[in-house]
Formats: sequence, structure tokens, C-alpha cells
Amino acid sequence: MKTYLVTGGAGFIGSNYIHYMFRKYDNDIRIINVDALTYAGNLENLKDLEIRDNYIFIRADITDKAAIEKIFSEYDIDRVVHFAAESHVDRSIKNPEVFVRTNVLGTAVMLNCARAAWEKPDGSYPEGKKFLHVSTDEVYGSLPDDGKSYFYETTPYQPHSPYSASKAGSDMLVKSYMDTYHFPANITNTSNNYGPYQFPEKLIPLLIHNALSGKELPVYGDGMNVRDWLYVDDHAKGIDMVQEQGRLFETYNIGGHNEKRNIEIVNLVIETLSEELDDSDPRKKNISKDLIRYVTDRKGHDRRYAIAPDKIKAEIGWEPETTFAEGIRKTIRWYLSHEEWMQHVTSGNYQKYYEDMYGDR
Ligand code: NAD
Ligand code: TDX
Repeated sequence: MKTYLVTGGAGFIGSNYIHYMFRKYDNDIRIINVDALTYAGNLENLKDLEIRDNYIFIRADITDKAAIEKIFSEYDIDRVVHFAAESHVDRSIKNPEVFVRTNVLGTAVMLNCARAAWEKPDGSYPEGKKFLHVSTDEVYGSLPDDGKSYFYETTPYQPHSPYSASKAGSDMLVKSYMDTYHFPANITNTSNNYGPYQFPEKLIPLLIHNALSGKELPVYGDGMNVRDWLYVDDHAKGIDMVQEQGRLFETYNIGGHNEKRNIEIVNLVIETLSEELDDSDPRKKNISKDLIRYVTDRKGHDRRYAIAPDKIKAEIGWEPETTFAEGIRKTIRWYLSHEEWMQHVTSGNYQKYYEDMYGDR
């Protein structure tokens, strides 16, 4: 039985990945989820897994070297899947330091502890020990709005936001461990994910939450920025396939040629929500394009992201399975049937966050 150490497993992608892995491997794996439970970490996402003997949650900060060392000494870890990060670009513009701390220092601690636990005296590593670093396409910077240029694994790094700069720093550290210590790792750079359990600071759940509450839908700038959307389960599958079938030391871009302008997303969310709500639902009458409000643009707003997933397709055979029309409907249905989840995450501090972020836009 393989033992996985998953960092950031209480967040959006991490929790979807853990669910995916138990659906796929059931009792053939053990997962240790290490998460500091910041505002973005939510154990409600994993509630149904608590009865499992092969699921362990440990609350720890990845920058806490002693805590991470202890986990490696107590468990014989085969796989690390490293999600834990500060992940929201707007927050990074307001408060960059915490991004450097968690994303750069935290990754250094994870790498160091894994290396200390795994490396043999001759500098080699036991068969089967693998570290996968989950990163973003934002490290590559912004593409021209031409609909035909793409991010490849060989595209030079040109991050613009403090978030993407900190992720680029973490990627470079992983690369340095591979080059210097022959450390057994992979990096995945992925486009915008969407799906269940995403915190409503990110575009799609924010739109769903605001529309259902009859609140304005803030669109940054001209709404024509392009993002390349990937359903989170397809990402989870890609991560597992890279770790099991990919070549060690390689980077793989994960994305599915699903480019949309932000305003298209806004319109699609409005249309799909209207279709999904019963005519008798009082929220339905508020949901219309009248809610759209163009607001001050994000500073340094990258114009276009688009991944070329050629390498992962050719080498590993991964392709996304969920079309955007299908994925957005599934996502909206999930939020409509998890109103309590949304209420819990939007009470308290979320109100203050929203006021700070959008109050003066
Ligand atoms: P998220 O913000 O939803 O979750 C992050 C998780 O990390 C939370 O559970 C949080 O509690 C935990 N965490 C934060 N700081 C920590 C610390 N110091 N120690 C331990 N745990 C800590 O993020 P997400 O959207 O699920 O993203 C996961 C990873 O995927 C990140 O590395 C992100 O850069 C990357 N990524 C995200 C997207 C996306 O569209 N969301 C796309 C590409 C890559
Ligand atoms: O209120 C909003 N209005 C708006 O127009 C918000 C929150 C966003 N936007 C725009 C900004 C972006 O062009 O929508 C687009 C998507 O924004 P986010 O959901 O904040 O995602 P993005 O900045 O593209 O970054 C996401 O994808 C890459 C994740 O948050 C990152 O963690 C990941 O690395």
C-alpha cells in the first residue's frame, strides 16, 4: 500500500484530488493530508472521509520544519503531492509577503524534509519515492490576444503578479533539487481550475454566489481577458497520471484548450443558473445581465493564458474528459445543492474580505 503525503488537501484542488484518489484506489492507498487550515482550508470538504482508516489529517504549516520532519519520521512516505500554497492573485497584490513565505519557503521545507527522509548515503533514492509539485500556467506570464500562441513546457518564465512570482520561485527550487540532488520530482503547470469546493474569491464561485444573492457581478477591466478552464477532476486525474506514468524530472503542462473570455463566463453562469433554478425560486427573478458591473481592472492583469497540452497527451495519453458546458452545469448544480457549505465559507471574515477587495473598485 502506497502512502501519500498531500499538502493543502483541505483546499479546493487538494480536496478534489483526495476524493478522486479514494474513488480510484479505495483501500489500496493511504493519504496523509497536511494542511494549516488558513482561510482557504476547509475540513468540511473532506467530512465523508473521516471514517476511513486510510485517511489521516494533520494540521501543520509547511513552513514549520520540525512539524514536517516529524511527519516524515513517523510515516514511510512514498509519494508527496504538494498543493499547499497561497493561491489568489488579488490577495497577493494586497499582501505579497505571505505568498513568499508559504509558496517559496514552504516548498523549500517540503523539499528539504523529503530529501532528508529519502536520500540514501550514496545520493540515490529508493525506487518509487516521488514528489509532485503542483504549479500554475501563470509562471509563463501573459500571451498575446491572438488565439494561436500557447504556453509550452519550454516557454520562458515571466511571472507578473506576486502570486505567480512566488510560484515561479517554488518551481525553480524544485528544478534546482532535481538538478543538484537528482531529487525524484515532477512539476505540473496547470490552467484555471473550476468545480466543487472552490472558495468564492475566485471568479466562477464568486459569480454563482453573488448572482444567487442578487449582488452585482464584478468584471475587471473590459472583461475580455482570456483564461483556459479545466474541470478539477480532470486535473486530479492528470496529476495522478503524471506521477504514475510520467518521466521523472519532467514538467508537464495540464490544460484542455478551453479558452474563454471572462465576459463569456459571466454570461454562461447567468444563463445556466437561470435554467437550473425552478420558476418558483424567488432568486431566479434577480438573475440577469443587469447584475454585471464593470469595475477597475486588476493591477498587472495578465491578458491571456492558454496551455498547449501536447506533451502530456503524447507521452501519457491524458486528455480532459469534461466539456465546459457539462462542467459548468455540474459545478452550478453542486453549489445549488451545497448552500450550507457556501453559507459557512461566506460568513464572518469573507464579508470583510469582500468589502476590502471590492469596496473601492
Ligand atoms: P486553495 O487556496 O483553495 O487551497 C490551498 C490550501 O493550502 C488550503 O487548504 C490552505 O489551508 C493550505 N495552506 C495554505 N498555506 C499553508 C501553509 N503555510 N501550510 C500548510 N497548508 C497551507 O488553492 P487551490 O486553488 O486548491 O490550489 C492548489 C494548488 O494548485 C496551489 O499550489 C496553486 O498554486 C495551484 N494551482 C491552482 C489553480 C487554480 O485554478 N485554483 C490553477 C493552477 C495551479
Ligand atoms: O471578481 C472578479 N472579477 C473578474 O473579472 C474576479 C475574482 C476575477 N475576475 C477575472 C480576473 C481573471 O482574468 O477573472 C479571471 C479569473 O480570475 P481568478 O478566478 O481570480 O483566477 P486567476 O487570477 O486567473 O488565477 C487562477 O488560475 C490560476 C487561480 O486563482 C490561480 O491559483 C491559478 O494559478
